[in-house]
Amino acid sequence: MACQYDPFPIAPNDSSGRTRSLAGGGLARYPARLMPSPLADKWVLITGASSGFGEAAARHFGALGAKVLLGARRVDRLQAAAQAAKKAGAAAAEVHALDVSQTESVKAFVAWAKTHTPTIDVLINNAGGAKGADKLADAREEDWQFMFETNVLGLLRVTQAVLPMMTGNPGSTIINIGSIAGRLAYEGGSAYCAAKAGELSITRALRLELCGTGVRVCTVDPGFAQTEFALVRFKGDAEKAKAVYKGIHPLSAEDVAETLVWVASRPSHVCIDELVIKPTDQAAIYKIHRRPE
Ligand code: NDP
Ligand code: 8X3
Repeated sequence: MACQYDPFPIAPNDSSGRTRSLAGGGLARYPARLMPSPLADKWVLITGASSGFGEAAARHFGALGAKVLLGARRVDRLQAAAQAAKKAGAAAAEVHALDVSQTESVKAFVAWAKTHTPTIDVLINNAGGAKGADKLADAREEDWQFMFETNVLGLLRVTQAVLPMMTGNPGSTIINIGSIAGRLAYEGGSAYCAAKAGELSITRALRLELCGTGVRVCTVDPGFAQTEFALVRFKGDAEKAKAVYKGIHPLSAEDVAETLVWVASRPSHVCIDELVIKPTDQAAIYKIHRRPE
Protein backbone atom coordinates (compact mmCIF):
# COMPACT_ATOMS: atom_id res chain seq x y z
CA MET A 1 0.00 0.00 0.00
CA ALA A 2 1.30 3.48 -0.84
CA CYS A 3 2.62 5.65 1.99
CA GLN A 4 0.00 8.27 2.89
CA TYR A 5 2.44 10.97 4.00
CA ASP A 6 5.53 11.51 1.94
CA PRO A 7 7.51 14.59 3.02
CA PHE A 8 9.51 14.46 -0.22
CA PRO A 9 6.99 13.90 -3.00
CA ILE A 10 8.30 13.29 -6.50
CA ALA A 11 8.21 16.29 -8.81
CA PRO A 12 9.70 16.93 -12.24
CA ASN A 13 11.47 20.11 -11.11
CA ASP A 14 13.44 20.89 -7.97
CA SER A 15 12.30 24.27 -6.65
CA SER A 16 15.78 25.07 -5.29
CA GLY A 17 17.19 24.89 -8.81
CA ARG A 18 19.98 22.59 -7.68
CA THR A 19 20.44 19.28 -9.44
CA ARG A 20 20.69 16.22 -7.26
CA SER A 21 22.03 12.87 -8.29
CA LEU A 22 19.68 9.97 -7.81
CA ALA A 23 22.64 7.62 -7.93
CA GLY A 24 24.08 6.10 -4.79
CA GLY A 25 22.62 3.78 -2.19
CA GLY A 26 19.35 4.99 -0.76
CA LEU A 27 19.42 8.45 -2.29
CA ALA A 28 16.63 7.67 -4.72
CA ARG A 29 14.51 8.30 -1.60
CA TYR A 30 15.08 12.02 -2.19
CA PRO A 31 14.11 12.72 -5.78
CA ALA A 32 13.44 16.27 -6.97
CA ARG A 33 10.72 17.75 -4.76
CA LEU A 34 7.62 19.94 -5.06
CA MET A 35 8.27 21.58 -1.69
CA PRO A 36 11.54 23.27 -0.70
CA SER A 37 13.69 21.05 1.49
CA PRO A 38 13.59 21.99 5.20
CA LEU A 39 17.32 21.19 5.26
CA ALA A 40 18.41 23.25 2.24
CA ASP A 41 21.42 25.44 3.13
CA LYS A 42 21.33 24.28 6.77
CA TRP A 43 24.70 23.69 8.40
CA VAL A 44 25.09 20.09 9.54
CA LEU A 45 28.19 19.09 11.55
CA ILE A 46 28.88 15.36 11.61
CA THR A 47 31.56 13.63 13.69
CA GLY A 48 32.83 10.22 12.56
CA ALA A 49 31.96 11.04 8.94
CA SER A 50 34.71 8.93 7.35
CA SER A 51 32.64 5.72 7.31
CA GLY A 52 29.37 4.05 8.28
CA PHE A 53 26.49 6.18 9.55
CA GLY A 54 28.46 9.44 9.41
CA GLU A 55 29.54 9.00 5.79
CA ALA A 56 26.01 8.01 4.74
CA ALA A 57 24.51 10.93 6.70
CA ALA A 58 26.75 13.36 4.80
CA ARG A 59 25.23 12.09 1.53
CA HIS A 60 21.66 11.99 2.80
CA PHE A 61 21.73 15.51 4.26
CA GLY A 62 23.59 16.58 1.12
CA ALA A 63 20.80 15.18 -1.05
CA LEU A 64 18.47 17.67 0.64
CA GLY A 65 20.77 20.60 -0.09
CA ALA A 66 22.39 20.92 3.34
CA LYS A 67 25.92 22.22 3.95
CA VAL A 68 27.95 19.58 5.73
CA LEU A 69 31.02 19.95 7.95
CA LEU A 70 32.70 16.60 8.38
CA GLY A 71 35.22 15.41 10.97
CA ALA A 72 37.11 12.18 11.73
CA ARG A 73 40.72 11.02 11.96
CA ARG A 74 41.04 9.58 8.42
CA VAL A 75 41.11 12.70 6.28
CA ASP A 76 41.40 10.87 2.93
CA ARG A 77 38.13 9.05 3.72
CA LEU A 78 36.55 12.35 4.78
CA GLN A 79 37.49 13.90 1.44
CA ALA A 80 35.80 11.03 -0.40
CA ALA A 81 32.73 11.47 1.82
CA ALA A 82 32.62 15.19 1.02
CA GLN A 83 32.85 14.51 -2.71
CA ALA A 84 29.97 12.03 -2.49
CA ALA A 85 27.92 14.53 -0.47
CA LYS A 86 28.48 17.22 -3.10
CA LYS A 87 27.55 14.81 -5.87
CA ALA A 88 24.34 14.04 -3.99
CA GLY A 89 23.47 17.76 -3.88
CA ALA A 90 25.16 19.29 -0.82
CA ALA A 91 25.36 23.08 -1.02
CA ALA A 92 28.79 22.78 0.64
CA ALA A 93 30.87 19.91 2.01
CA GLU A 94 34.02 20.72 3.98
CA VAL A 95 36.32 18.45 5.96
CA HIS A 96 38.82 18.81 8.80
CA ALA A 97 40.74 16.28 10.89
CA LEU A 98 39.08 15.53 14.21
CA ASP A 99 40.05 13.23 17.05
CA VAL A 100 37.25 13.48 19.59
CA SER A 101 39.47 11.86 22.23
CA GLN A 102 41.75 14.93 22.20
CA THR A 103 40.44 18.20 23.65
CA GLU A 104 42.85 20.28 21.54
CA SER A 105 41.72 18.53 18.36
CA VAL A 106 38.07 19.23 19.20
CA LYS A 107 38.87 22.91 19.87
CA ALA A 108 40.77 23.22 16.57
CA PHE A 109 37.94 21.50 14.70
CA VAL A 110 35.26 23.79 16.10
CA ALA A 111 37.44 26.88 15.49
CA TRP A 112 37.69 25.72 11.86
CA ALA A 113 33.90 25.19 11.72
CA LYS A 114 33.45 28.81 12.86
CA THR A 115 35.43 30.00 9.83
CA HIS A 116 32.55 28.62 7.71
CA THR A 117 29.51 29.56 9.77
CA PRO A 118 28.66 31.23 13.10
CA THR A 119 25.73 28.86 13.67
CA ILE A 120 25.14 25.12 13.44
CA ASP A 121 21.66 23.80 12.63
CA VAL A 122 22.26 20.09 13.17
CA LEU A 123 25.02 18.47 15.24
CA ILE A 124 25.38 14.72 14.85
CA ASN A 125 27.55 13.21 17.58
CA ASN A 126 28.31 9.96 15.83
CA ALA A 127 32.05 9.29 16.32
CA GLY A 128 32.60 6.22 18.44
CA GLY A 129 32.32 2.48 18.48
CA ALA A 130 33.31 -0.64 20.38
CA LYS A 131 36.68 -2.31 20.90
CA GLY A 132 36.67 -5.93 21.99
CA ALA A 133 33.86 -8.23 23.07
CA ASP A 134 35.66 -9.85 26.01
CA LYS A 135 34.13 -10.51 29.38
CA LEU A 136 35.18 -7.96 31.98
CA ALA A 137 37.67 -10.41 33.53
CA ASP A 138 39.62 -10.56 30.26
CA ALA A 139 39.02 -7.09 28.80
CA ARG A 140 41.83 -4.62 28.09
CA GLU A 141 42.13 -1.19 29.64
CA GLU A 142 43.15 0.39 26.32
CA ASP A 143 39.84 -0.81 24.84
CA TRP A 144 37.89 0.70 27.74
CA GLN A 145 39.77 3.94 27.17
CA PHE A 146 38.85 4.02 23.46
CA MET A 147 35.17 3.41 24.22
CA PHE A 148 34.86 6.03 26.95
CA GLU A 149 37.09 8.58 25.19
CA THR A 150 34.96 8.48 22.02
CA ASN A 151 31.37 7.55 22.94
CA VAL A 152 31.27 9.53 26.20
CA LEU A 153 34.05 12.10 26.65
CA GLY A 154 34.29 12.87 22.94
CA LEU A 155 30.57 13.50 22.77
CA LEU A 156 30.78 15.79 25.81
CA ARG A 157 33.76 17.70 24.38
CA VAL A 158 32.21 18.25 20.96
CA THR A 159 28.84 19.22 22.39
CA GLN A 160 30.32 21.74 24.84
CA ALA A 161 32.40 23.32 22.07
CA VAL A 162 29.53 23.50 19.54
CA LEU A 163 26.74 24.54 21.94
CA PRO A 164 27.45 28.29 21.71
CA MET A 165 26.81 27.96 17.95
CA MET A 166 23.36 26.48 18.64
CA THR A 167 21.79 28.05 21.72
CA GLY A 168 20.87 31.27 19.87
CA ASN A 169 19.45 29.18 17.04
CA PRO A 170 16.01 27.81 18.06
CA GLY A 171 14.94 24.79 16.00
CA SER A 172 18.49 23.51 15.79
CA THR A 173 19.01 19.85 16.63
CA ILE A 174 21.59 17.78 18.48
CA ILE A 175 21.42 14.11 17.54
CA ASN A 176 23.52 11.75 19.61
CA ILE A 177 24.12 8.25 18.31
CA GLY A 178 23.48 5.79 21.10
CA SER A 179 22.79 2.09 20.78
CA ILE A 180 20.48 -0.62 21.98
CA ALA A 181 23.59 -1.56 24.00
CA GLY A 182 22.95 1.50 26.16
CA ARG A 183 19.52 0.20 27.06
CA LEU A 184 20.31 -3.44 27.92
CA ALA A 185 23.64 -4.89 29.03
CA TYR A 186 25.06 -8.02 27.43
CA GLU A 187 28.02 -10.32 28.23
CA GLY A 188 31.18 -9.06 26.61
CA GLY A 189 29.75 -5.56 26.45
CA SER A 190 30.40 -4.20 29.94
CA ALA A 191 32.36 -1.14 28.86
CA TYR A 192 30.56 -0.51 25.55
CA CYS A 193 27.12 -0.89 27.17
CA ALA A 194 28.23 1.44 29.99
CA ALA A 195 29.53 3.98 27.48
CA LYS A 196 26.30 3.99 25.48
CA ALA A 197 24.25 4.09 28.71
CA GLY A 198 26.38 7.15 29.49
CA GLU A 199 25.42 8.66 26.12
CA LEU A 200 21.75 8.10 26.95
CA SER A 201 22.08 9.83 30.33
CA ILE A 202 23.98 12.75 28.78
CA THR A 203 21.25 13.13 26.15
CA ARG A 204 18.52 13.13 28.80
CA ALA A 205 20.33 15.65 31.01
CA LEU A 206 21.05 17.97 28.09
CA ARG A 207 17.42 17.74 26.93
CA LEU A 208 16.42 19.10 30.37
CA GLU A 209 19.17 21.73 30.43
CA LEU A 210 18.26 23.14 27.01
CA CYS A 211 14.49 23.18 27.55
CA GLY A 212 13.42 26.76 26.78
CA THR A 213 16.20 27.46 24.28
CA GLY A 214 14.39 25.85 21.35
CA VAL A 215 17.34 23.52 20.78
CA ARG A 216 16.21 19.94 20.31
CA VAL A 217 18.18 17.05 21.83
CA CYS A 218 17.68 13.52 20.55
CA THR A 219 19.22 10.10 20.77
CA VAL A 220 19.01 7.65 17.89
CA ASP A 221 19.80 4.14 19.14
CA PRO A 222 20.40 1.49 16.46
CA GLY A 223 20.68 -2.27 16.76
CA PHE A 224 22.84 -4.40 14.40
CA ALA A 225 23.96 -2.31 11.43
CA GLN A 226 26.52 -3.50 8.91
CA THR A 227 29.24 -0.83 8.78
CA GLU A 228 32.89 -0.93 9.83
CA PHE A 229 31.66 -1.17 13.45
CA ALA A 230 32.20 -4.93 13.85
CA LEU A 231 35.53 -4.83 12.00
CA VAL A 232 36.74 -2.19 14.47
CA ARG A 233 35.30 -4.12 17.42
CA PHE A 234 37.12 -7.30 16.35
CA LYS A 235 40.29 -5.39 15.48
CA GLY A 236 40.34 -6.18 11.78
CA ASP A 237 39.17 -9.82 11.99
CA ALA A 238 36.84 -9.88 8.97
CA GLU A 239 35.54 -13.40 9.66
CA LYS A 240 34.42 -12.51 13.20
CA ALA A 241 32.90 -9.27 11.92
CA LYS A 242 30.96 -11.09 9.20
CA ALA A 243 29.65 -13.67 11.68
CA VAL A 244 27.77 -10.95 13.61
CA TYR A 245 25.36 -10.57 10.69
CA LYS A 246 25.25 -14.24 9.63
CA GLY A 247 21.79 -15.19 8.36
CA ILE A 248 20.12 -11.89 9.22
CA HIS A 249 19.21 -8.80 7.25
CA PRO A 250 20.92 -6.08 9.29
CA LEU A 251 20.35 -2.35 9.13
CA SER A 252 22.50 -0.49 6.61
CA ALA A 253 24.21 2.84 7.07
CA GLU A 254 21.62 4.20 4.62
CA ASP A 255 18.73 3.08 6.87
CA VAL A 256 20.22 4.98 9.80
CA ALA A 257 21.12 8.07 7.74
CA GLU A 258 17.57 8.26 6.43
CA THR A 259 16.32 8.18 10.02
CA LEU A 260 18.70 11.00 11.01
CA VAL A 261 17.35 13.13 8.17
CA TRP A 262 13.79 12.43 9.31
CA VAL A 263 14.58 13.37 12.92
CA ALA A 264 16.27 16.64 11.89
CA SER A 265 13.57 17.66 9.44
CA ARG A 266 10.58 17.58 11.82
CA PRO A 267 8.92 20.96 12.42
CA SER A 268 10.78 22.95 15.09
CA HIS A 269 8.12 22.33 17.78
CA VAL A 270 8.62 18.55 17.45
CA CYS A 271 11.51 16.85 19.24
CA ILE A 272 12.09 13.14 18.67
CA ASP A 273 13.57 12.57 22.13
CA GLU A 274 14.56 8.92 21.80
CA LEU A 275 14.40 6.64 18.78
CA VAL A 276 15.31 2.94 18.74
CA ILE A 277 15.84 1.35 15.31
CA LYS A 278 16.59 -2.35 14.87
CA PRO A 279 16.58 -4.88 12.05
CA THR A 280 13.27 -6.72 11.84
CA ASP A 281 15.30 -9.89 12.46
CA GLN A 282 16.51 -8.49 15.82
CA ALA A 283 13.66 -8.30 18.33
CA ALA A 284 16.11 -7.80 21.23
CA ILE A 285 19.87 -8.04 21.74
CA TYR A 286 19.52 -11.78 22.39
CA LYS A 287 16.47 -12.48 20.22
CA ILE A 288 17.79 -12.71 16.67
CA HIS A 289 16.25 -14.63 13.80
CA ARG A 290 19.03 -16.19 11.69
CA ARG A 291 18.23 -17.99 8.45
CA PRO A 292 20.33 -21.01 7.47
CA GLU A 293 22.85 -20.00 4.73
P1 NDP B 1 32.10 2.88 11.72
O1 NDP B 1 33.23 2.18 12.36
O2 NDP B 1 31.82 2.64 10.28
O3 NDP B 1 32.23 4.46 11.95
C1 NDP B 1 32.79 5.00 13.12
C2 NDP B 1 33.21 6.42 12.84
O4 NDP B 1 33.70 6.99 14.06
C3 NDP B 1 34.32 6.51 11.81
O5 NDP B 1 34.07 7.56 10.93
C4 NDP B 1 35.55 6.80 12.65
O6 NDP B 1 36.45 7.60 11.91
C5 NDP B 1 34.93 7.62 13.77
N1 NDP B 1 35.80 7.69 14.94
C6 NDP B 1 36.24 6.68 15.72
N2 NDP B 1 37.07 7.15 16.67
C7 NDP B 1 37.16 8.49 16.47
C8 NDP B 1 37.86 9.54 17.11
N3 NDP B 1 38.67 9.31 18.16
N4 NDP B 1 37.72 10.81 16.67
C9 NDP B 1 36.91 11.05 15.59
N5 NDP B 1 36.22 10.10 14.94
C10 NDP B 1 36.35 8.84 15.38
O7 NDP B 1 30.82 2.47 12.59
P2 NDP B 1 29.31 3.02 12.62
O8 NDP B 1 29.03 3.96 11.53
O9 NDP B 1 28.46 1.82 12.76
O10 NDP B 1 29.33 3.76 14.02
C11 NDP B 1 28.91 5.09 14.22
C12 NDP B 1 28.30 5.20 15.61
O11 NDP B 1 27.17 4.35 15.70
C13 NDP B 1 29.22 4.78 16.76
O12 NDP B 1 29.02 5.69 17.82
C14 NDP B 1 28.71 3.40 17.14
O13 NDP B 1 28.98 3.08 18.48
C15 NDP B 1 27.23 3.57 16.87
N6 NDP B 1 26.44 2.37 16.68
C16 NDP B 1 26.76 1.46 15.71
C17 NDP B 1 25.95 0.34 15.53
C18 NDP B 1 26.27 -0.72 14.52
O14 NDP B 1 25.79 -1.87 14.67
N7 NDP B 1 27.00 -0.42 13.46
C19 NDP B 1 24.74 0.14 16.31
C20 NDP B 1 24.51 1.16 17.31
C21 NDP B 1 25.32 2.23 17.45
P3 NDP B 1 38.06 7.54 11.97
O15 NDP B 1 38.45 6.13 12.29
O16 NDP B 1 38.46 7.99 10.60
O17 NDP B 1 38.44 8.53 13.04
C1 8X3 C 1 26.02 -1.68 18.28
C2 8X3 C 1 24.92 -2.64 18.54
O1 8X3 C 1 24.31 -4.81 19.79
O2 8X3 C 1 26.47 -4.72 18.63
O3 8X3 C 1 25.94 -0.60 19.14
O4 8X3 C 1 26.14 -3.50 20.68
S1 8X3 C 1 25.49 -3.97 19.47
